[in-house]
Amino acid sequence: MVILEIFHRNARSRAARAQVEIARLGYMAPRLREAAKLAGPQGRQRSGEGGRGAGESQTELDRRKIRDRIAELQLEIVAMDAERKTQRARRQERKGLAAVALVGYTNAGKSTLMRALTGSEVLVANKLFATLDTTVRALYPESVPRVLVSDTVGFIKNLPHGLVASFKSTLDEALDASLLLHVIDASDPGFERQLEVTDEVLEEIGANVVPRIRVFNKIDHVGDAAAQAECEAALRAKYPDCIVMSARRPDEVAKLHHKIVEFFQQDLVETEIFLPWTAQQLRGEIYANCQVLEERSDNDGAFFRVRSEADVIKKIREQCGVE
Ligand SMILES: Nc1nc2c(ncn2[C@@H]2O[C@H](COP(=O)(O)OP(=O)(O)OP(=O)(O)O)[C@@H](O)[C@H]2O)c(=O)[nH]1
Ligand SMILES: [Mg+2]
Repeated sequence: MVILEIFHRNARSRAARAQVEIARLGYMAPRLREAAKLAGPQGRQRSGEGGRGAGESQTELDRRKIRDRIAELQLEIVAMDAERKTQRARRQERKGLAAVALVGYTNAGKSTLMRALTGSEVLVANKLFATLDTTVRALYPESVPRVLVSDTVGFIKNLPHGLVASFKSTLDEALDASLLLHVIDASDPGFERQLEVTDEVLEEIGANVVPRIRVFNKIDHVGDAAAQAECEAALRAKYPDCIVMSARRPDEVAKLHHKIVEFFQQDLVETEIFLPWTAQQLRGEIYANCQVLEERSDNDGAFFRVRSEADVIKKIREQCGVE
């Protein structure tokens, strides 16, 4: 009930509010009988009122109302899901789509990292479940390919099952991502358990197949410099390939930024594009979609040594009229 209450307070979007209400109603419904018993015999029976369901107990009536409301909310969510899917499809259509999702236990620092990585104003708060809606922003400074970063709802141990289901659509964002940044609060003594919980939830939603980088955050919050160094060494030994950092240190955020871009550049090809003088209008397009390593020109046109995704290069070549 406490978790439901926190979710209720923090739900901002229509979708999040509907999801929380469903979870609340689902939690209440089986407890109505108990509540009615406590209310005594008068509270239980209200027969014949309004001509509806003569003899039907108040509890049954309330249950029916709850069922109707849940059904109504579910329809709303289905409609909103369809909307989200269209938005997502639209995002995927945009060329060079590269998506990374921040996942992890509540309060680990996902939104702080999102803010640092994208230069945007995302809600950060030292409270549980500050974020209930997914936000998507482009990595900043912009990179080639352009990378979209999404922030997601925080996980927690023993999250009521209904809530996991309710927030599944929000977590689909994590499934759509090509890379997950699993953020862990290294300064929390119970971080290992939290790490396991996140792994379990990811498995539950089928996101365990998505490549993952473990990001141990808040290292600045682990005692003095010596304690921090010791903690970092222990983490690196136990989790090879992990990142140990603080979202409050710009140089470490820059390193994470670099690592993300590097991940998405693995699949890039390096090649040369020839642009005849007659097709110079495509110059802007090349700079917008490729990493230009070198540019030189001769009497016929310009040569660009570029790195980009194979299909982006193919498209530009087609537009140039040069195969
Ligand atoms: N000392 C320190 N504090 C941090 C760091 N990163 C985040 N915080 C703080 O930790 C608290 C939680 O940060 P958020 O970014 O809101 O955490 P979150 O993971 O988005 O949390 P939920 O949205 O609840 O899942 C805030 O008070 C942040 O200022 C860090 O690297 N070092
Ligand atoms: Mg957050």
